[in-house]
Amino acid sequence: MLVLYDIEACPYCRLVREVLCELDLDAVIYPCPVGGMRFRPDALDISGVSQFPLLLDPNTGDQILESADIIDHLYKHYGNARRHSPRGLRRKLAVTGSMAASAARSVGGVRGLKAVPSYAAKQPLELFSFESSPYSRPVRELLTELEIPYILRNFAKSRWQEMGPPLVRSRWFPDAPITSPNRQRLRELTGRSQVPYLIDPNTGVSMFESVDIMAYLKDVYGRK
Ligand SMILES: N[C@@H](CCC(=O)N[C@@H](CS)C(=O)NCC(=O)O)C(=O)O
Repeated sequence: MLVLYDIEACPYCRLVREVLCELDLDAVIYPCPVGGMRFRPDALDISGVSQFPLLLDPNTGDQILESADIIDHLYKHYGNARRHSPRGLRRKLAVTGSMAASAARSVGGVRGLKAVPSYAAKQPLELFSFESSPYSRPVRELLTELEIPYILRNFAKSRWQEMGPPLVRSRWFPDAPITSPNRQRLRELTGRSQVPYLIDPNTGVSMFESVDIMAYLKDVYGRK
C-alpha cells in the first residue's frame, strides 16, 4: 500500500489526495501536523527535509517529494500514463483553489494543521472517505490534529446514480451496480454506501456519522 506523509490542511497534500481519490487508490496516511512529534521525525529521516506531502511507493521503491511529481508518479503507475499534474498557470490555479479550500475551513482557526495533545494509536485506523466529502473532511482534520495514522479507503463516485445523499440514493437507485472496490467492500461490511465510516482495530469499534466519529476520536485519543 502507498504511504503518504500528509497534512490535511496543506494545499499541496490536498492535490495529491484528490488524485488518490480519482484513481481509487488506498494509502496509509501518517499525519504530520505542525508541532507534531509522532511521524514528522520519520519523514525528516526519510527525505532529509521537513516538507509535505511525501509519498513512499513500496511497489516501485520510490520516495517522492513535490506534489506535482507525486501526481505524475500516480498517473504513470496507477492511472492513465498520458495524464500529468498541471504545470505553469494551471498549476498555480490548482494550488490557489486548494488554498481557498483550506481558507474556507478556517473560521475560528485553521483545522487539520496543528497538532493537539493525544494518545498514540497502536494500529492504524481505517477510514472510508472521499476527498471532497464535507462530512469526511472534518474527520480527517481531527485525525491529523491527533496524529492518528489511518488507512484511507478512497470511495470516489464513479456513476451519476452515486450522487446525492445516501438515503435518497438507496431509495431511488437501490439496484445501481457498484463499480468501486471500496464501495463494494463497505456494502458487504455494513449494507450501506455512506462516508465517513471509521474502523478502529484497537478497540473493535466501527461507526458511521461524522459527529459521532469525532466525539469518539476525542474521547479515546484526545489528551485532556
Ligand atoms: N512545492 C511543494 C510545496 C510543499 C509545501 O510547501 N508544503 C508545506 C506544507 S503546505 C510544508 O511542507 N511545510 C513544512 C512543514 O510543515 O514543516 C509541493 O508541491 O509539494
